[in-house]
Parts: sequence; structure tokens; C-alpha cells
Amino acid sequence: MHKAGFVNIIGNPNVGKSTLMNAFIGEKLSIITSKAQTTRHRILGIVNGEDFQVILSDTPGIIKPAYELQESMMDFVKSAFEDADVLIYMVEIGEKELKDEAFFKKITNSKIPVLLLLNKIDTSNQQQLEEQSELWQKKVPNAEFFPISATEGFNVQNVFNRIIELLPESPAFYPKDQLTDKPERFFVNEAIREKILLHYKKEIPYAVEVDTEEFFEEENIIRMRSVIMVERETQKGIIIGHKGSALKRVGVEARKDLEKFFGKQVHLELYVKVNKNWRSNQNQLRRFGYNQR
Ligand SMILES: Nc1nc2c(ncn2[C@@H]2O[C@H](COP(=O)(O)OP(=O)(O)OP(=O)(O)O)[C@@H](O)[C@H]2O)c(=O)[nH]1
Ligand SMILES: [Mg+2]
Repeated sequence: MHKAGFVNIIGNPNVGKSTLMNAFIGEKLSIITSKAQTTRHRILGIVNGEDFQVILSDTPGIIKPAYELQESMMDFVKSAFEDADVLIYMVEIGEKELKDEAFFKKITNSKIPVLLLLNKIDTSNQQQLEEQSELWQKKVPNAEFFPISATEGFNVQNVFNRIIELLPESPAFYPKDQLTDKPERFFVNEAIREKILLHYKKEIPYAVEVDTEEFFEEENIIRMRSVIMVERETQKGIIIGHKGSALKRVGVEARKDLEKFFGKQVHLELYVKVNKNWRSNQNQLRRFGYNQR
């Protein structure tokens, strides 16, 4: 018998959804930072076995959208409700509940199996863990509950085993050697965006989009050229930094990650461009793979 299906991970920003997906895959597919709204897309990560295929979806954290980009991010979350065979609802120690009541109702009324994961238990003591476990099991009574630590790997294998049990009988949806639905350039964009989230403050990372215009693989090296788009001229200066030092750091660090990811030497050329108000522009968003409506 062969099992296959979609397992979609949803929850508030910053609870550890991407960390969990990477832990299941065993690769750094999704970028991870301590800032909210790190993930902007729905990213598939596929775990293949001889008699199973688990198609995980990492999604953006649930927020109340304030501009077009965020609307489109929430559309990815909505789509994750529509095709799930198993829903993973992730919360973290200390969190109260989803800020969006409608999403929360969808979870508690779900007809499909829900796994409720309380993450970051490595940061809690026994008493807090007990209190939170009780609280969450009451809030989402239709779910199966697992306290986990995605970074420490605690309980992650047990969750995976349960997923396999819950999956429907089905042939594979994707070729068995496929790891994700996203093209190589997507991971280049994301590696660069991760460094921008790490090194720039306040609004800057949220005003940035990255587009890889060239990806050319030679025998021993991959040559890439990417543009970092910002919304305003002042942001461009900040990204570049004094004598280009800030931009250089982004380039060096992203290149190192990409060399690991692709297992090959990488040449990465970066430049910065102003693309006014791209976050609110339907056509620009569509071009960057957001607006699917
Ligand atoms: N202590 C601890 N930290 C964790 C754990 N899992 C994730 N984190 C940290 O939590 C932060 C957010 O992790 P992400 O995986 O980016 O969270 P996310 O839910 O994907 O965030 P968004 O994409 O912004 O919605 C990072 O700093 C992680 O290292 C955990 O089990 N324990
Ligand atoms: Mg994420």
C-alpha cells in the first residue's frame, strides 16, 4: 500500500513553522529568522519514502493584512486550508491564540485531522508546560496534541509517524526525487531576503523584494545575478551602506548559504533598485509570484 497527501502547517507568525518543515525535510528549504513575516509564500517540502509521500506546506504566519502583499500572503494560508489531508496548527509557549478569529474557527471546525503542536517547549518549565498544554487542548478539542521543540527535535519523529498513519492511500503526486515545488531561483531570492531580515532594522526588510534575473549553471560554478528591490530611494542607500559594505555582507553570507544549498561554487552579483510601492501594486505582486487571484 502507498500513502500520500498534503500536510499543511499554519499558525501565528514566528511560532516555528518553517523550522518544523526544515526539520521534517532535513534541509534548509525555508528561511528562518526571529522576525515575524519571514515566510511570504506557500512553500512545498516533499518527504519521500518507499511507500509514502508527505507533501508539507510551509505558509506565512497569520496576520490581519494591512496592504496588498499581506492580502496575498493570507491567500496562501487560505489555500492551505483547502487541500489539506492533515492540518498542523502550530502554537508556541506563551502564546494566547490566533489574532484572526475566522481562521481559528476554521481550525476548530475542521473536518480533517488536526495536529496541534505546542512548540518551543525547550523554553518552558514543567509547570508552564502543563498549564499551556491544558489550555490549548481545551481551546482546540478536535485536535491531537503534541508538545514539541522544532529546534531540539523533541517529539518531531512522533509527529511524523502520526502523519504517516493519517495519510490517505494514494499514489505519489510528485516524482519521488522531487523536494519542492519552487524553482532554484526562488531559493536564491529567499537566501538573500533572509540576510536582509537579519541585518536591517524596522521597516526595511518588509519593503524589500528580491528577484533573481540570472541563474546560469556551469560545470563547476553557478552564476547568479539578483536585484534587491526597495520602495524608496532612502532605503536604497541604507541597503548599500557605507562604501557598499552592508550590501557586501549580504552578498557574502547569502553566497555561503547558497553554496551549501546547491552543493556547488556560487558567484552572486547583487544590485539594488527602487521599485515604488511594489507592495501595493497588483501587477508587481503578480510578477513576483504573490497575487494569484
Ligand atoms: N527555543 C526555540 N526556538 C525556536 C523553536 N522553533 C523555532 N524557533 C525560533 O523561532 C524563530 C521563528 O522561527 P521560524 O521557523 O522562522 O517561524 P515561522 O513560524 O516560520 O515564522 P514566519 O515565517 O515569520 O511566520 C526563530 O528564531 C527560530 O529559531 C524551538 O523549538 N525552540
Ligand atoms: Mg516561516
